[in-house]
Amino acid sequence: MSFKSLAMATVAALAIAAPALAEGIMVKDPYARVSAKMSKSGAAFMEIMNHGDADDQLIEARSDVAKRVELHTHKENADGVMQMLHVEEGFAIPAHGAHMLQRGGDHVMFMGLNQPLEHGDVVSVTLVFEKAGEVVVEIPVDLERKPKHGMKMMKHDHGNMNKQTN
Ligand SMILES: [Cu+2]
Repeated sequence: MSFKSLAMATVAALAIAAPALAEGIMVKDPYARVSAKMSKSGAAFMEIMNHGDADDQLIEARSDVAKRVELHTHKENADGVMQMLHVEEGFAIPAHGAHMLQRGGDHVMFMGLNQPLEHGDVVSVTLVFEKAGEVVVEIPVDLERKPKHGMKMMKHDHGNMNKQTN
């Protein structure tokens, strides 16, 4: 690898690692995943922080990676089965607060992937906020990431698999 391409690679890596910033909105630790290889759908998770003085709202997500990108949440139905729901109004990001997009909860849904997502790929997603406007986030595909919640339980009971499919 030449010095120039090495420098370019470093710049690219920094661009991915640096949090997206616009009007006080900051995105921390984003990652995307698919439940299985060649999956037709996938999801992205991250922490969205609002360092501004006004409440904001994530109202839309866009990406070329899939035919449809929606803001989803998980909800348990009457039969105790977790279901995904499209959240039309989006997610509130309180002033000086944060909103977590995480497995088993709110997430950005990719429906009808235009290409299979592989570990290490980077997906460009535009988050649209009511006040902050558009924030482009480069999201690495991480297929090895374990869900944060329920980790204590999982530690001593590997048979206790998560119900969710994301
Ligand atoms: Cu979903």
